[in-house]
Amino acid sequence: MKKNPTTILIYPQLEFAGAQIPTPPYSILFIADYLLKQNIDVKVFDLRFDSYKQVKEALSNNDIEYIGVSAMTGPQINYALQITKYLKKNFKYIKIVWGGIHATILPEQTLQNKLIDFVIRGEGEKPYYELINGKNIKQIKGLSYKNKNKIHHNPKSDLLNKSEINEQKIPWKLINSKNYIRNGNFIIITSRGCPYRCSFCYNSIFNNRWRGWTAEKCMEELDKAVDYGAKKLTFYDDNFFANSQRIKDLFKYFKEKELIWKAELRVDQLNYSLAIKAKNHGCEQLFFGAESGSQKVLDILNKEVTVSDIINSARIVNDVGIQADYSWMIGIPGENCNDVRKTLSLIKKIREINSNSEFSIKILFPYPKTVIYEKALKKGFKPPQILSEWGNIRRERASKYLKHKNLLEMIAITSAIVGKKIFKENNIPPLKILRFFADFRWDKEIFSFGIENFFFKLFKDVIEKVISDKDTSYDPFSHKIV
Ligand code: B12
Repeated sequence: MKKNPTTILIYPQLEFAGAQIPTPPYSILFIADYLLKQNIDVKVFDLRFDSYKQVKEALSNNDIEYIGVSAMTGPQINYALQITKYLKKNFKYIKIVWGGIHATILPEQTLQNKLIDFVIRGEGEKPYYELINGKNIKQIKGLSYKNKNKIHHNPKSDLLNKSEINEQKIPWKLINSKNYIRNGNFIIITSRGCPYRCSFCYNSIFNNRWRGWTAEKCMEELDKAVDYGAKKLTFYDDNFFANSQRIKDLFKYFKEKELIWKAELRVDQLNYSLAIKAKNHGCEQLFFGAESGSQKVLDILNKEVTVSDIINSARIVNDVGIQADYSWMIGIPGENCNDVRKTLSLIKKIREINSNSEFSIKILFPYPKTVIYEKALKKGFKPPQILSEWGNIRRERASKYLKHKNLLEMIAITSAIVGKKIFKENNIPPLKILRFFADFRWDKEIFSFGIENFFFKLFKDVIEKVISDKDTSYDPFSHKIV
């Protein structure tokens, strides 16, 4: 076993990746950063930009034994299987290690795929290093492996602690910053986990402890991104505001550096003083997981918020002049048509209070190992039985066990047009026409005869091709296609 081997980490494509500013593949970047610190030579490939040919060249020029592949549940699994198949076919000796949320929640089913040799569950930094550095596989926490056709799952690995998280750096030398910093836009994650226990979220099983970069660490990493041209920041933290002292210090930094930003916040975390401070320190937008207009459904989702918290948040952001983006869900086990109506009417109420708000309505997909997953199973949900089938799930498609599938899908599709400013802010005739019909449907709540749904499914690949045109991207702050 060669000491300090070379390895490759791969982030497969995503569907409709062109529809938004690409988020750096932090899933593999922080593992790569950890490996670099152990003097491991690691190469990172983001297949949204890099080609199979580049991966092949790296393999041909280096003595590589292990390759790590990341995947979240959904379309990314198809792309992850494609590259895994390609690698196994062309480099038979290579050992493939899958990691990331999907392999973590379904390690057994993932390893039943004969192309995959190892699964690392949970945070990959330490277990991946131990595996490629030759530690006895029976002793690697978080590792699942095959032996004589039997699958073994070693004990769970420990979460990285706060100081280990604060030692992490974005390894800019391994990626092309121009792929991720576009028109000043940059997406960053400065923490892991969330103290709340929403029944549909992976955090209840995955990151059940909030650990974040200190304000100083955030500034250190943001300074580098600013040097690469970042001016408009999007924080994808599940709970960016969890530590109020950190937020206070960061606000000063954003003002000094004249940075504008958007982040996610719970509706019950917002109050006038926080909103005013945020506004005065560069906050342009706040993203809220509002989920439902029915208190019964909010309780099924264990959101621990009330409908009036959602209304209150809309008043505050409107009065303070911060743009809001609300995310809603329908197709929830235990939800009935009346609950869906409550959600639609609450969305309309929010827009009356704050016409400057955006929204999207997604159809809940019950992810394994979440509380809502068990509820869905009781309602007749039939989960995919093999790895590849998980690649077919789509948040704009209603699962088979749900009633009124067409209605749910038409509401989701109509909201994707009515709820987003891109269709209003850009003088592009097809977008304007789509918006005109969607507005009519939305105002009159006519969601039958779903021709849009039919055409979307028919021309999805064409639409994705048009959206994924490399020369243009969507600016989430100006809502302009640039
Ligand atoms: C950024 C992001 C996106 C980006 C894409 C990711 C990117 N880099 O561009 C965008 C916006 C495109 C996106 C879209 C979607 N997303 Co998203 N997204 C996230 C988010 C906010 C951050 C991901 C991240 O970078 N995390 C930080 C890294 C460090 O954590 P990590 O990914 O878990 O990686 C660690 C471990 O998992 C492990 N690991 C990961 N990969 C590997 C690989 C190997 C080899 C090893 C050993 C270990 C390993 O080690 C890493 C370091 O410790 C997460 C929530 C979250 N906070 O993680 C949701 C999340 C991953 N998304 C989710 C979902 C469902 C989606 C969508 C399917 C939703 C939809 N609209 O349809 C889409 C689908 C995209 C598509 N069309 O294919 C879910 C996934 C649930 C699941 N069961 O998979 C999450 C968890 C949100 C949630 N709360 O449920 N997403």
